[in-house]
Amino acid sequence: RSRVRNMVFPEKLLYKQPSVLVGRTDVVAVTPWLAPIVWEGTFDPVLVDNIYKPMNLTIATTVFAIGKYVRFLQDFLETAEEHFMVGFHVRYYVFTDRPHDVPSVNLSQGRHLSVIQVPGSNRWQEISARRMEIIQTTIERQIRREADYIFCLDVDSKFHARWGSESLGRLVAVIHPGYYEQTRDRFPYERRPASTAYIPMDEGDYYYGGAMIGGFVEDVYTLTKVCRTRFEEDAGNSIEAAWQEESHLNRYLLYNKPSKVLSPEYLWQDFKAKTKEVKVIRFSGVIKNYAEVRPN
Ligand code: 2GW
Ligand code: MN
Repeated sequence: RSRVRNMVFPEKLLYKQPSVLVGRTDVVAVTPWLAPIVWEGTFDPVLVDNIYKPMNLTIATTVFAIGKYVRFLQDFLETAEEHFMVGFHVRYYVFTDRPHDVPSVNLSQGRHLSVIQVPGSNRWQEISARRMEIIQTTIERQIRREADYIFCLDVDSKFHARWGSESLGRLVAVIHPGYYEQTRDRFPYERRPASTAYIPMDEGDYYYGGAMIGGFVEDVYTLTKVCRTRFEEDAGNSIEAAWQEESHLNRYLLYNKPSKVLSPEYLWQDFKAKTKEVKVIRFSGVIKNYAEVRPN
């Protein structure tokens, strides 16, 4: 969709002068391939919004709520309304086998929700594999025509603070909160060469979280297509990667570098204490009772 390229520049906006010398020094805010790593204090939200708002963008958000996971939808959607892409057109795509259990949440103006019925399953492997496939086919069928950017998110999560236009980019990934202090050989990548998700010990940039994939619709389309194909190829060889699609995502991103990387502010875990470099938790995975929510 061409309106992404139709930039309209703001005429005049007053904001703090950017400094060449003073900024955050406790974290790295750029990757060695010069993609920004987004941390609180590295961007001016008013300025960034001012650049993106005139583009009249639509942001697609996909979320899966299969089986008992429908119980997470209410908090997910309510907190997204408060914090996620406020002031932009947002289209939620909720994939569920229980359409009648989707809560009715009041949406702000310019925001829409569609419920798309998908088959349920008791097998996690199937839900996991089919997520990539369903995102891929839904992009083909409708999202491609309905949105500019897309974010695919885990439903067992909540927003707590701004997640805005600073997160937009061609291909966007998030650093997993559990491993950013570790060396690459300790990352839980898939380590068996027989898997198409294989990453050797001496390779790897960051360990990315599978709970978020984002970017231009076409870039995410290619990612889901490739990951789906590899997932199925592995399945044909009776191999399931260590962390399912998260492993395939990590492999894909190693050789297709993200153009923007979100700091762990954008993917925290509620059981984990905040660390000093994380000034604000924007989105986090809730603590779940596995016996209660998962099949079997
Ligand atoms: C079924 C059996 C076992 C585990 C999960 C499920 C399940 C997942 C389900 O019954 N219904 C369902 O809707 N899901 C969807 O898949 C839901 O959107 C959920 O947020 C997502 C990922 O499952 P989850 O959140 O239980 O996995 P986590 O929090 O351990 O997530 C990380 O690891 C996964 C791979 O094992 C994925 O890569 C995920 O994206 C990661 O965040
Ligand atoms: Mn999750």
